[in-house]
Amino acid sequence: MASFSLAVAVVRSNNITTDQSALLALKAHITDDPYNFLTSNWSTSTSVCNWIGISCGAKHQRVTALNLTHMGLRGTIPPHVGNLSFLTHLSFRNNSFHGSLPNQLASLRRLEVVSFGMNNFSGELPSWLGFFPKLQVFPTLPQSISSTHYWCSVTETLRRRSSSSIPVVISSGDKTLEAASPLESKEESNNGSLVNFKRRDQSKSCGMIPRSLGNCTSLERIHLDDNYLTGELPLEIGNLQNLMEITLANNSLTGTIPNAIFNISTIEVISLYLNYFSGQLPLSIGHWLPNLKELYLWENELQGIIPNSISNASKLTQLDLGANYFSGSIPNTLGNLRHLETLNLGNNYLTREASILELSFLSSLTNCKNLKTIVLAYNPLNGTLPNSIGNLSTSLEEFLAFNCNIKGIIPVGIGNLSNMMALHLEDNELAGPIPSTVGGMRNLRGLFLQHNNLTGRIPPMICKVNSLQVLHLSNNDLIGQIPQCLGNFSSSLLILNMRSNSFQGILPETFIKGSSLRTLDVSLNQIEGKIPRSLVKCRLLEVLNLGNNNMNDIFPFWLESLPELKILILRANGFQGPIWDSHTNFGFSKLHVIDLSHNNFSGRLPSEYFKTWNAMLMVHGKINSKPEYMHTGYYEDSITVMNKGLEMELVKILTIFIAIDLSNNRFCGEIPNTMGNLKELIVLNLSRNSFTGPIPSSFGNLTELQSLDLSQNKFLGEIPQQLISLTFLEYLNLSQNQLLGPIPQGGQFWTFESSSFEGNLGLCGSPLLKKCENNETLTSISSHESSFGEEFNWKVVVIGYACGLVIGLLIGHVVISRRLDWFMRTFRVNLHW
Ligand SMILES: *[C@@H]1O[C@H](CO)[C@@H](O)[C@H](O)[C@H]1NC(C)=O
Ligand SMILES: *[C@@H]1O[C@H](CO)[C@@H](O)[C@H](O)[C@H]1NC(C)=O
Ligand SMILES: *[C@@H]1O[C@H](CO)[C@@H](O)[C@H](O)[C@H]1NC(C)=O
Ligand SMILES: *[C@@H]1O[C@H](CO)[C@@H](O)[C@H](O)[C@H]1NC(C)=O
Ligand SMILES: *[C@H]1O[C@@H](CO)[C@H](O)[C@@H](O)[C@@H]1NC(C)=O
Repeated sequence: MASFSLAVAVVRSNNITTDQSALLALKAHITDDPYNFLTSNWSTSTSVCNWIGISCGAKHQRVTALNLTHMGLRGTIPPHVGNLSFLTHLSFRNNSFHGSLPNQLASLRRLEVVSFGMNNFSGELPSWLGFFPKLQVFPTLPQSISSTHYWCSVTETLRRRSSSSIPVVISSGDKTLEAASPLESKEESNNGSLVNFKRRDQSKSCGMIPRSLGNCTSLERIHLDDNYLTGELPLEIGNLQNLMEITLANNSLTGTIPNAIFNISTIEVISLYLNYFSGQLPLSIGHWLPNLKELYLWENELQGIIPNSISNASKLTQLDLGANYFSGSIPNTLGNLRHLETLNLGNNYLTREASILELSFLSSLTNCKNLKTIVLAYNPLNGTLPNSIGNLSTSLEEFLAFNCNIKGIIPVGIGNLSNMMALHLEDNELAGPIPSTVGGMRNLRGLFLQHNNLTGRIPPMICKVNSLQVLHLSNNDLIGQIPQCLGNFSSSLLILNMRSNSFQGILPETFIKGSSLRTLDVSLNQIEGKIPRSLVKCRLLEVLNLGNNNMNDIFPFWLESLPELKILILRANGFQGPIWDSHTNFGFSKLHVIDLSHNNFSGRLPSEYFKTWNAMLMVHGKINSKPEYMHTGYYEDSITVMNKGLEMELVKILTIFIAIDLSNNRFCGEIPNTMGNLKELIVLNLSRNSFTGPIPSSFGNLTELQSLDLSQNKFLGEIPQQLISLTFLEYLNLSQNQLLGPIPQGGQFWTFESSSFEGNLGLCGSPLLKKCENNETLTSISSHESSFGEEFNWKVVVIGYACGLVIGLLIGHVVISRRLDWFMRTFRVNLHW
């Protein structure tokens, strides 16, 4: 009887209904199907072959693929799945399945691709994998075995993976070994913060690449990017004499790259970027790479020279050695790489050839007719740009040579590069004028020449480039008037940054409807005249920085209608008059920073004034904007602000830095209580005005405040006790007013010096020497004790101080030190898409 029923079972299994019942069994083991993928769709009213995730073979009308990737499913895998005997593709990848994988899966002898990573499977390595002769790599593959049924599993990788999850994919179909990226890597690289990309956590490991991999000599492709692989790349990799692609990017691999990998003549793609490989490239690197097309080694710890022989790899299109420690001169032979499209040598210690000042390797690159991208940024090149740069291929779209100590002039020939989109020459030592030939780069989107020693006027020919989106000329010695045509030559212009030059005359009055302008920064020049009224047509304007010029105008009430305006800086000009009038609507709903300091503004601040300043009112309403790459180059807005008495340059801090600086004007009257509603304020400076009346007790609501300067006014009355609750307050100056009574004792007040309170004849108590009268002291102490315990106060002081400091310094620092990093990576994304 037993044998009979078995026979029946076998007969029955040759039937699509077996597949159906196996799948229904699977469905029954799914406890959660949040997106209803299977719940209604997997029903006996339609053919199995129409079910979601199922494919059937044309020949036998049996289920050949079961693909449940990324459906949010929870549950276990029943043994019945082992009855899907025609299955070739099986994926449970990226769900919440748990339990162990049933041994019955071993009977799926037709399987070619299996993927069950990113679940919560438990247990040991599934033993059914062993059914395919022994998990271990086949000793040299018998030629007779069909390669489609050939398994080559990386067992060590499997076993060492942390207990809860079985590794991602052990698919190996025929000639490919692949492990796709765990989700974390995507999240890490996309978390939107300025520290945009985290390297692999080196303490994590999902194992090493086993030496036995070298026995899989049929392997043509190895793709193990974005894992937590550690250890060294085994020498045996050199045995894979059929290998065409090896990509191990974004792991934690260490040691040297085996020279043997550069001896595999079939190899077309080597991608080892974002690891910790060290050592040098073999001098003969290019000799045995007749088929190599792509070499990505960026962000490792490689050193030594770039061997001349690399230019023998004549099929190379992508050569990416950025962010290593390469030194020496850039080989002049690179020009032999006729097919080169991308050359990235950025962020190394490369320099020019000692004997000649010109960067002669650039001349050699004129042979590369398909060149699209050259990245040299962050190398001490120390040379000049040859005029032959104009003979580079017109296919060139991006030339990134910022921070390279480039000297001399910008060659006239550069104008020949008619397809150039992003030209980055910022942070060099370039001198002389901007050649008027720049007008020839008709496709230019971003021109970055800031932080050089450029002189002369802006050539009006620049206005021929109506594709321009970013014109960044800050920190040079440019003179003359800013050409009028810059107001209306391009409706795509986003950024116009002329900061810190010697421009004179008036601003363009030609801004047009439909303008895309987001940032206009002409600060630190000698601009005269009025704010162009046509700016009101730039509806997308976010940043207007006119600070430190000789402008003379009334307050631009009309700007309040600009819906996106976040930064308004008019500091240190000759602006005058009141900052409100009865006809205004009090707009400025997105304003983050307003700096009107060092002008002749006057009048009162009516209580309605701040009501619409929503960005400052909102708690947690901060917009999380990212630095942008914009396909034209990289731009960050930066502003200089006074904070805590220090001048800080803040880079792309706009979204979290909320500040009002009205200092050094002629404002008068009382501070409206409504100012205490600007809960997001971090810096408030009202010093050197004629404000009077009491310090509003509502200031106690400004809980984010780090710096409050009310010095040199005519404030009256007592210091409100409520200020004790400002736990982030790091700087306070109330000096030179007419305040009286006891200084609040507690909170951050423990940390302020006496000079914060000097010049107020009526104040008493610590840190001033003047003791309070008995009754005065008592009030202060009792109110202090009723709100906080002593110990708590001290904690608050410490935390408050530390946080303030950390926030202040960290932001500035992170932005600067991560700048390149961020840039490079973003850029990378661009390159690879
Ligand atoms: C790989 O092949 C060599 C010899 O060909 C053999 O000695 C070794 O055991 C094999 N390694 C594995 C893990 O199968
Ligand atoms: C820009 O404005 C000026 C003055 O109004 C005008 O002469 C010129 O034609 C305009 N240019 C463009 C490109 O619209
Ligand atoms: C406030 O502004 C005044 C005058 O502009 C300046 O001297 C002072 O340093 C500023 N205070 C802070 C805390 O930055
Ligand atoms: C406060 O401002 C006064 C000027 O009014 C200045 O002399 C003093 O040093 C400032 N105190 C602090 C702590 O910065
Ligand atoms: C195949 O799966 C087993 C469990 O592994 C079941 O017990 C069988 O009933 C099933 N066979 C068919 C024909 O559905």
